[in-house]
This record gives sequence, C-alpha cells and structure tokens, in this order.
Amino acid sequence: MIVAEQQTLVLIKPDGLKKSLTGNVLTRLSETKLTIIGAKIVKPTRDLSVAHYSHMKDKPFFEELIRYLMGEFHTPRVMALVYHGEDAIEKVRGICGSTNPEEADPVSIRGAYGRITTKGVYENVIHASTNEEEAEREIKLWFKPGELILEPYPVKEEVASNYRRKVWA
Ligand code: IDP
Ligand code: MG
Repeated sequence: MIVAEQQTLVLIKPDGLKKSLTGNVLTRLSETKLTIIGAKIVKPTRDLSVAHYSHMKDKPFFEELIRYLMGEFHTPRVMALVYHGEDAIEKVRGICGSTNPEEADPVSIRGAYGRITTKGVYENVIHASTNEEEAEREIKLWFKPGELILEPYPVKEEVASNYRRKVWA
C-alpha cells in the first residue's frame, strides 16, 4: 500500500501550556517519526479562534470553547506545530486519543491529561487535524508560507506597498 505524505496541524492548547505539558506532548508525538516543519507560540485572537472552530458554531458550548482556545481559563498561549510525513494525520490522531478525555485511551495524550470542566467543555490538551482538507484549511489559518520549511501548498508572491511592519530597532 502506498501511503501519502501529509501535513497535519497540532495545537497544544492553553491547558497543556499552563500544566507544563509541552515537553510530554512533544515526546509522545516524536514516536510518530514525523518531521516538524513549523512551530511557534501564538496568542490566539477571537477571530482566529472562531475561524479555527467554525464547524462548531452551532454547539451550545461554542462560546466556552472559544474562550478556552483563547486561554481565558488558563494562559493566553497556544503552541502551533505542523507535522509532515507518511500518514501524518492518522498517526497524530492516534496518539491524541478520542475527543472526550474520559472516553480516550488512558495512555493517549487526552486520556492521560484531559478533563471535562464543570461547564462541560472538554479540556483535552491538544488539537490535531482530522483529514487532509481540514489540515490544509487549518495550516493556512495558523501559518504563513515563510513560517514553514516546506511549501506543502501552492504559493504566490505579492508586492506590498504601504505596508507597515515591525523590525528590530
Ligand atoms: P476533535 O478536537 O477531536 O477534532 P471536534 O469535534 O472537532 O473534536 O471538537 C473540537 C473541540 O471542541 C474538542 O477538541 C473539544 O475541546 C470540544 N468539544 C467537542 N465536543 C464536545 C462536547 O460534546 N462537549 C464539550 N466540548 C466538546
Ligand atoms: Mg476536530
């Protein structure tokens, strides 16, 4: 069987950062032998969080979910990573475990470290894309082309005028 090379977006959510789980999570993910092609710490805006979870907008817990991703219950930080390699999406999802941390395999990341809050949000430490279409949408949402060491999707060049940006003083 030929297995395609894929990309997948991983977010270590604010509960994972607050609980100092970054190292544990990255160690678990290294079992996949996939390559990290981009990584950064992000302070998620509301717009980014709503765009990321747009497929959940009709859920009764949507507002709590957005506040959770923005870090209002923990710390306003997320670690965003892109993993690349054969069968990346399934390999990463397998180590993450089921969405509901109480139903997740106890040795999976979510089974070991997740919890359900009294308001009913699943604080499950990690996000991982579920299919190639979702991965492409999410990677383009969280990363610009120059922030990845590969160009997994087509890029174009733009000449920017009237463009302000910060540089080191
Ligand atoms: P996934 O993260 O396993 O792909 P999704 O269905 O895409 O699961 O849900 C996105 C996030 O929304 C979950 O990771 C979890 O934090 C939260 N969530 C999903 N379903 C529920 C639920 O039934 N109750 C509370 N929170 C949920
Ligand atoms: Mg999902």
